[in-house]
Amino acid sequence: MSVIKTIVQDALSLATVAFETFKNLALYQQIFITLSIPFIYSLTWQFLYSLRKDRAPLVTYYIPWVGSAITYGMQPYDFFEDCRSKHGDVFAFMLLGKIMTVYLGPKGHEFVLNAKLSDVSAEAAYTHLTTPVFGKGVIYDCPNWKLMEQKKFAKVALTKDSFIKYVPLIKEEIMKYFDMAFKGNKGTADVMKAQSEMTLFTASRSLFGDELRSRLDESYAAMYSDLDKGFTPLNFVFSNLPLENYRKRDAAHNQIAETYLSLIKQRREAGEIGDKDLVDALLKNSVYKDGTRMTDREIANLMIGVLMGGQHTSSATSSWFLLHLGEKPELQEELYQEIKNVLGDREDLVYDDLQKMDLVNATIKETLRLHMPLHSIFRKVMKDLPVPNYSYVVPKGHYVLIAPGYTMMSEEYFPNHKEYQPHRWDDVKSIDGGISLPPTEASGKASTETVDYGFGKISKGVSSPYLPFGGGRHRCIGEPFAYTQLGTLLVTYILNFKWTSVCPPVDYTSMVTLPTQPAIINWERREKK
Ligand code: X2N
Repeated sequence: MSVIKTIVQDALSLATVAFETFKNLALYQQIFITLSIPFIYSLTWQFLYSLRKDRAPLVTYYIPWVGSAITYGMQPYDFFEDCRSKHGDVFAFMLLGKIMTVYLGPKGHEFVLNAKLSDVSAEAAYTHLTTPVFGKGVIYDCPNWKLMEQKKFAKVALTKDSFIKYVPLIKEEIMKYFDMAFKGNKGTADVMKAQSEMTLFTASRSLFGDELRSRLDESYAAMYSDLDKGFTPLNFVFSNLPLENYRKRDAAHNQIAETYLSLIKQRREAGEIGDKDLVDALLKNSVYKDGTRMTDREIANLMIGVLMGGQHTSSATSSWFLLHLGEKPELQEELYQEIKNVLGDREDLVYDDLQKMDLVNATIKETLRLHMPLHSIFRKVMKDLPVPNYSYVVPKGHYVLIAPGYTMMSEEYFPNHKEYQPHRWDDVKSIDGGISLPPTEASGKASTETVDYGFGKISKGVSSPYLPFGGGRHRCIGEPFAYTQLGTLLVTYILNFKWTSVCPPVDYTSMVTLPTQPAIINWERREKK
C-alpha cells in the first residue's frame, strides 16, 4: 500500500516540477510544446505499431488523427498506387481517426464482400452517412436481415415487367426536358445540372408515379436540393451539427417523408394499389418474415433511400458517358447506326429494343469501368479478422476497405486501361437481371455458382476484377434499373443530338466520383433523316 502511495507522491511532485518549468517558458515555447505532444505521441505510436508482425503495414502520417485523409481524399487511386508500390496489396492508413485496412485487387473483393456477417458490418460503417438522410428503420438503420428483406420487397418493382412500363415514361420525361432546357438548334449544356435533373425526373416518374413527379415542378425541387446537400461524405465525420444546412436537411427529410406518406395514404384509401411502380410494390409486399410489417414511415424512408442511391450514381454515370462521347464523334455515329438498325422506322422505344443494343449497353459498361461511382467500399470490423494469404489480423473496431474501381483501371486486367473503349466488351453479353458476368468471371466456372441472401440469386464468387455493383449480401439491386434508365437516356440523346466536349478530371471528394466543374457539352440537333 505504502509503495503505491510513494509512487503517486513522486508522480505528483514530478508533474508539479514539470508544470512550473512549463509556466516559466516563453509563450512561443509553450505553444510549440503543446503542439508537439500529440505529434510525438502519434509518431511513437506509429513506430511501436510498425513492430507488430500481426498488423498490416501502416502508411506513415504526420498530422495526428487526420492521418492520410488529404492524400487519400483528393486522389484515392493515386494514393493506393503509391502505397501498393511500397507495401503491396494490403496496407492500412489513418483516415480521420479511423484505421482503414485496404486489400487491393480481386482477392480483396472476395475478402470484404464475401466476409461473414458476424465479422464485418456495413451498417456500422455507413449509418452516420445515410440515416440522417434516409431516416430511421431502413437500409443501414436496421439489422442486416431486415435490409435483405427490404431489398426483396423493392426488387418486385425492378423486374422486366416493370421496366416494360418504365421505358416509355422515362423517354417521355427526357423529351420534355429536352424541349424545356435544350432550346434552339445548338447550344451548351451544364452536364451535371442537366443529368441531375433528368435523373430525378425519370426515376421519380417511373418508380413513384405521376403524382410525385408533378410535384417536382413546384416548391418540392428546393426540398430535394436541401436533402441532397445533406448526403455528403462530411457525414462520416459530423452527421449532426447545429448549423443551417443540417437543419435544412432535417426539415427537407421530414417534408419529403410526409409527402410520400400522404401519397401512400391516398393510394390505400382510393384502393388504387396495382403493380405499376415501387410504391405499389412496397404497399403490397412489405411484411417481414417474422410477421411484423414495415410502417408507412419506413416505406417512405425506404423510398427516399432508393431514390438517393439511384440519383447520385446514375447522374454521375450519364454525365461521364456524355463527356466521353463528346470526345468521340465517331462513336456517336456508330451508336446512331446501331439504334437505327434496331428501331427501323419506329419512333417509339421499348424495353426489348434496349436489350438488342449491344453497343449502347457496352458504352454504359465501359463508363462504369472508368468511373465506378463509389471509389471506396467500407465495412467496420466486428471481430478480429485474419487477412487471407497474410499473417495480419485486422482488429475489432478497425475498418476494411476495398476499391473495385482501382482494379477496374489496372493494366493487368484491362489492357489499355486508360482508353475509353466500349468495344472492349464486344463479345460479352451481360445484362441478365442482376448477375453481371464480366469476361474474366464468365470464363471461369465459378461464375455459374449462385447464392441467395434473401433478395434473389446473385453470383457467389466476387473475385472478379469488374464489380461496379459490388457483390455479396450488399450487392446493388439497382443494376437493371440503372441500365434501363441510362440506356433510354443514351438512346434519346443520340437520336436527338450530336455533341462535343473536353472530358474534365475526376472530383473524388463528393459522394460519388464526379466530373470536376465546369463540365459542359456543346450540342447541336441531329438532322432527322
Ligand atoms: C477533409 C480532400 O474530402 O483534404 F445511397 F438505398 C442508398 C458512399 C460509400 C460514398 C463510400 C473520403 C470523400 C474522404 C472525401 C441505398 C446507389 C446506398 C449504392 C478526406 C479534407 C450508400 C467514401 C464517398 C469515401 C467519398 C455507402 C450508395 N447504389 N447508391 N479528406 O456508399 O450504397 C444508397 C445504398 C458510400 C462513399 C471520401 C474524403 C442503398 C476529403 C480534402 C478533405 N465514399 N469518400 N449507393 N476526404 N478530405 C449507398 C452504399 C452506401
